[in-house]
Amino acid sequence: MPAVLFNATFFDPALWVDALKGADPALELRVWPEVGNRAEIDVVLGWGQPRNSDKTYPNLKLIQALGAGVDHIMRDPARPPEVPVARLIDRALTTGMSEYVLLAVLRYHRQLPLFEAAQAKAEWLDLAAPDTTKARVGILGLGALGTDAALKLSALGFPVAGWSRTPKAVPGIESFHGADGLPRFLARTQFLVCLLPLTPDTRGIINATTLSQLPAGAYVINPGRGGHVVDEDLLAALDSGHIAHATLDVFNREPLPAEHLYWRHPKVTVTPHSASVTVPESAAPQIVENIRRVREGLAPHNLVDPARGY
Ligand code: NDP
Ligand code: OXD
Repeated sequence: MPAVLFNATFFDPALWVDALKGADPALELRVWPEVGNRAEIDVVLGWGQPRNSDKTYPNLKLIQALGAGVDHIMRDPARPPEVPVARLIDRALTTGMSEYVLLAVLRYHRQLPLFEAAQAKAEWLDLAAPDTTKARVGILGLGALGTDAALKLSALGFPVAGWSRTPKAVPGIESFHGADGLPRFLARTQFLVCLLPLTPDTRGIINATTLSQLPAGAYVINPGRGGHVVDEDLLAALDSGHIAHATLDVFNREPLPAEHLYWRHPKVTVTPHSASVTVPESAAPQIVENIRRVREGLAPHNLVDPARGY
């Protein structure tokens, strides 16, 4: 009997078992390390699964990521290359991410860090009203998450641009693309949001050069992946004052080590990779649908292109 293996170290299996069984009560679901007969495993539901593990199931038909990003799966050198990898595009995940991005942009736009610092000194701070029509937001990555955040910011009146690999036609959103478009995109961006996937092409994209191409006093918001940021370069740009403040959700090492400078930096807000976390009940129906599809010989939805890495 074919079986699905839940192998996601990041998530509580009990919540997922309930949600998946709710979506398909007949599902034969096993939770790692209780694998049983390896030949019966045809789908792995993965997130941070141990390296080399996926190659040990001889009848594997699908590696289904339990999140939007698949960098951890794609960089496993022992991932069986013939097995398709699918990711999630999910309403709750998208809504959560847009909330995070809006929260960070609005916090900076409405100068909350300054008011918080003033409150600590019982100081009545009188600041000029910010002009939303001049607060230019730039989103690196105009995919499922970047597009939703862009449209919501645009609906609030922010001038929004996106940067992607290929040109986009999203109503009201200025599109920049490719290496040539990046410096122009950065030069017009006061609030930089990174929602790129982590691939060999995007690793270290927030570095001394790109940061210097942002206008002085720009803000950096990174809920993409820690590997997008060259930490020493961001810290130097914060310390020089070129970058006013950064909100970081993801890090080169997670959990962020207690001794890392980000924790105590006065110009950094740290959140613990929690910008948007998959809600099992929301994602379970599409996962069950993908399991059905691969068992019927169909391609799964939201397939990852191994050549692009996302
Ligand atoms: P998508 O695949 O839908 O979108 C990716 C976007 O990035 C696309 O617009 C793509 O361009 C662009 N892109 C990829 N490579 C390049 C490149 N080399 N140059 C320029 N643009 C590029 O991804 P999602 O929007 O669903 O997710 C984005 C990322 O968000 C995830 O990979 C994950 O890392 C992160 N994430 C973080 C979470 C958190 O809690 N912190 C939660 C969920 C996701 P094109 O469309 O032209 O191909
Ligand atoms: C994701 C994440 O990629 O939670 O979904 O980071």
